[in-house]
Amino acid sequence: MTMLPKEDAARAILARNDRGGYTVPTDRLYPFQWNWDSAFVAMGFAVFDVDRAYRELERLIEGQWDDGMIPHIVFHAPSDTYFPGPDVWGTRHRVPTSGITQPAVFGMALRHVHEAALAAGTAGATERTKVLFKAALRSHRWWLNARDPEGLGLVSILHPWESGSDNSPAWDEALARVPTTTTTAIRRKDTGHVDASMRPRDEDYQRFIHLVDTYRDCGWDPTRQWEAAPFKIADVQMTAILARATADLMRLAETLGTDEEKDELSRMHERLRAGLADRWRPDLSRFVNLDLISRRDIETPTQAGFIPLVALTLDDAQRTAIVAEVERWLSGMFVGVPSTPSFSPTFEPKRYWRGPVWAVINWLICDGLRLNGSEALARRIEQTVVQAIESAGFCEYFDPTTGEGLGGDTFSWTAAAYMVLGR
Ligand code: 9YW
Repeated sequence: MTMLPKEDAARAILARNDRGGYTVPTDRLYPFQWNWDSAFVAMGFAVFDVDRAYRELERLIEGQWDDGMIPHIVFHAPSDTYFPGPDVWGTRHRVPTSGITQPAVFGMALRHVHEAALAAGTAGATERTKVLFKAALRSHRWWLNARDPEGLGLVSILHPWESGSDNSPAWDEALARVPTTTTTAIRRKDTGHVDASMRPRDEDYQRFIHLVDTYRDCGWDPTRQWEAAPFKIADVQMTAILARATADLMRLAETLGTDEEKDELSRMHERLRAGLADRWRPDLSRFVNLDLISRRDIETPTQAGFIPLVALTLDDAQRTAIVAEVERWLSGMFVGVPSTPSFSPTFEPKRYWRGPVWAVINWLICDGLRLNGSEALARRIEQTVVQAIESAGFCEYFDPTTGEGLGGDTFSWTAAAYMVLGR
């Protein structure tokens, strides 16, 4: 296998962040197992160690709830360097976990790992995939039941942390309706590890914790939470990832699934693709979220508007429009597709999800561009991300205007993205 210039360093980061079969996103700032981080990390491990890739997914599933939800954090071992810890969440799973979820990259990762295992001739792979396939299917059922009870073909987030894009400007208006009062005492730890100017604001954290308090008071019951939620957004990024993961499970089901499972997955897939297709806005050249409290579109430009490319085959007019829009976002930028475009009044090139470039987001966008015929553009974007990682290191995210590495350093999913995008 050809090695990338910084491949040894990328593998060393995954080794350093290994806590025994699962990988923390980075030491201290995020000292537990995070859901979508681990799915991306598993795809990184699949490049050189398929057994370890399976372990990553298996350890995540130790946190899966009986109702099918895969939580956003699994607290396998205690640590006092992160807030909010298990005491704040107050959930009652066998292994302590948070009470919310994160984007369903798991199914995408499972197909990826399974195919790497077949290519490598790894013994026992099919049995391991089968167990994880059942877990993934249960989680997709949870998504549609708990998070699309109205049958829109779109799944909703009830907390910004679920989106994986915590302080995205897409949430500003909806989050402003959430009170800042909390019954939990807020003891932020993140700003002790990373400069506060690059993190969500205190007011954001107050609202984040208000939501946690609200859902904990619902006993983490999905129906009660849906009714009580003051923040409820049908999210195109989440729905697109779920739809794509469903397609990946359909592929696995061809050899591993029952006829009932195949039918169920194709019904889910159709429902999600129809819901997503409806969110295209030709005047904006992208897809938009729906705020289920105000029942209004959220037109704020963020990276989420391009993620449906991973799940939909666009028509020619859509494809031309979206490519032109991506090019507009890239204009004047040094690296990658930013999380918020520089022409938006909400753009802040160093503040978390309000401008910076995330390697895994660019991974998804490039994957979607490629699926929709834009190979050259995908390659060009990937190369800027790989180069930024090679010069700035395996940082959490990058300033799109300069390529400067920001946030936590030695990040697991940046190391994984490097190994996959660099090839
Ligand atoms: C949090 C770990 C996580 C990512 C999220 C990112 C941030 C903060 O870090 O979340 O406290 O959960 O927004 O996407 O999974 O890298």
